[in-house]
Amino acid sequence: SPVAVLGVPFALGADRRGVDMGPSAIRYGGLSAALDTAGVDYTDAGDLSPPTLQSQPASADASAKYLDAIAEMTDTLADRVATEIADGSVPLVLGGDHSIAMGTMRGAAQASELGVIWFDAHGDYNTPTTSPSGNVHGMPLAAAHGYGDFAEMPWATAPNVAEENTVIVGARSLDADERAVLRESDISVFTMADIDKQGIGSVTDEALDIATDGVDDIHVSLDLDWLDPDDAPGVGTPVPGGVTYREAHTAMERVADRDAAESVLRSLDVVEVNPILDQRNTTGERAAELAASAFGKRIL
Ligand code: DIR
Ligand code: MN
Ligand code: MN
Ligand code: MN
Repeated sequence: SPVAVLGVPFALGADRRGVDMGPSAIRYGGLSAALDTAGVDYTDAGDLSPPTLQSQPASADASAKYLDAIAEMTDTLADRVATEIADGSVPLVLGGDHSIAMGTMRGAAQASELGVIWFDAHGDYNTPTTSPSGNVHGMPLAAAHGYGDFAEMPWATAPNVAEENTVIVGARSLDADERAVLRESDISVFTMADIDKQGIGSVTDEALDIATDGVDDIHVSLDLDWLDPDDAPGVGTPVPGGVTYREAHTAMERVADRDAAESVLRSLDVVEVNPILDQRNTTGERAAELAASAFGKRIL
């Protein structure tokens, strides 16, 4: 299927300004050239115009900052993603902070059941009640499942997404309550320790097995802070001890292999690239290359 590139220059889910320039950084990082090399049929649909910091009053709710603006962004993005998928495209959504995944998943899950693979240093399973930061970019996976406070926020929830088909890969920073909730849930969590023991190729294949078990397709969410900060310094919440650039490529190549065999990739988002915190757009370039790998780019 053709790929539809869609930028979401949105920063209100995170504490660090600058992540709204992520779509530009990924495009300047060589996205179109990488997709061309991969032989991917794509169109760049440009950027949405989500709410910005300048247009927002200071958020009154410290437990989930800028939630109204995030609801507006989620609505717009979900509609757009659902339309692209209905037209036969696979959306490649460029963030923006990770709260945008609420919109991608809500849109991608409209048609039928959806597995989810979440490549991230974090679990993103906080709720307004459990979050120590109040930053909604630490909550999108809980939101998609309608977990906790999100049960009362249908706009945030993705239909057709089950815990049994949700997999977090590479976690190494979980908040205390978030960790307890994930342990109780049916979500599969592969930590960095699992990757150390088992290897990234095997972990990713297993994640793909779980995510696709009994469902049609998957959404893949790639938070650039999944990578080690040495390889991807331009992120708002770096955590030492992440995967290398090579390991990240291996994971994306396994996704592409499975997609080539079974046509499972319904949508992909690439998030948290912050050029203000980056070193000469290294992280933007990594993001572009990794996205192309997920869509089948090969060295030879
Ligand atoms: C942290 C950071 N767990 C929070 N989360 C991030 O604020 O909820 N997710 N950065 O990617
Ligand atoms: Mn994240
Ligand atoms: Mn993260
Ligand atoms: Mn399919």
